[in-house]
Amino acid sequence: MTLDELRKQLVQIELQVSSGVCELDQIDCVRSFESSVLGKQGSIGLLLKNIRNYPPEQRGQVGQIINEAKAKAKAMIDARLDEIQRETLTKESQNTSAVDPTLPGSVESMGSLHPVTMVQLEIERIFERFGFTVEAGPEMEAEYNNFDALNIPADHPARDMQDTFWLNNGKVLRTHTSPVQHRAMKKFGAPLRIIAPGRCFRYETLDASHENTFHQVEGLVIDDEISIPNLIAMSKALLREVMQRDVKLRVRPGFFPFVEPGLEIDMNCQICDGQGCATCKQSGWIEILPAGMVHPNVLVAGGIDPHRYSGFAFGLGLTRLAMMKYGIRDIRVLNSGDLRPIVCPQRLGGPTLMNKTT
Ligand code: FA5
Repeated sequence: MTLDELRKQLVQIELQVSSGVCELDQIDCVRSFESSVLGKQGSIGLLLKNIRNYPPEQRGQVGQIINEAKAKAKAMIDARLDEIQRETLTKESQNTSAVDPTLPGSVESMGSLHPVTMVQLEIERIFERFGFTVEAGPEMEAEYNNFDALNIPADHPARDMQDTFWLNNGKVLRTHTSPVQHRAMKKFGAPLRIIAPGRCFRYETLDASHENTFHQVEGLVIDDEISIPNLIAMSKALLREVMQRDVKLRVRPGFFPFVEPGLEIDMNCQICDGQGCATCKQSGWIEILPAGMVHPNVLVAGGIDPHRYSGFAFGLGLTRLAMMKYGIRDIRVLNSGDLRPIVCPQRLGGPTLMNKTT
């Protein structure tokens, strides 16, 4: 075929495309029409295949002519596809039962923050309102910060209270968030108001309320004339705000080498309303907020004069508080990937856990 004949044939094909495509009103039909023109065996496709039959010096020009025609045909076909899609959407929007493409996506399929994270963020907001700063410390901690700086020297029996993961580099996976007390004293001096939420690790036997990986929130206030009543008042206010109702608390003496005196503040078990269950080990109470007045040795280790300042500290069991808030009876589900509902059906009133219903 000469170049002139080729040009004439391409004009014919363009005419056929422009009239043919307008008669089609289904996407599928346009697609098969497209392949009858542009596909390998289509009218333009075959012309492209035949380029090799032209003398080498003509092939460039032939290719250019055919590709121009191909681009025009493609543009006409695409324009028709667009038209059909728009017409379909218009028809669907006139039909009330059709999908409304402007509506937001389904909320069902969205995830949520982890329950512990939700409570942590809530606690941070509460304390920030009271003028606390939120501090962080490393999960892999120096032995000194985890123990010695907190008045627990190497030979002190209190080291046995926290079964520790020791690392080959001599450090430990922190057993509590209390080392952040020491870090904060060194960093800011006195007066001081911080909380430090974070993950802790203990070589524990697991049960409904003990995990080897769990969260605490450390709190530390150092100022003039800080006292135990301040600590108890703050604890009550905090737990009331997080639980969104008054909860029964029990205060008893507790021993921690880094406080003197030391307290255990327990919360009425929200799973069984204090009747006794596996979560509270049949006691009706959950250990949630050990606390006390900062020991003078800890102030000295942190570079603070114990004759000038006093302070209180607490170590809130954040994971257990999340369990109480959301009625989760077994701590182990919180570190598992099991997404089935985990909320206790008998739990007391209060907030529900996002899309997890019973
Ligand atoms: C401590 O860890 C102290 N550092 C707390 C403290 C800070 C006392 C400041 C005084 C002053 P204890 O080992 O009791 O204390 O842990 C504190 C809380 O963390 C417990 O009441 C409990 O709610 C939670 N907790 C402890 N061990 C686990 C565990 N294995 N799994 C889940 N939660 C735990």
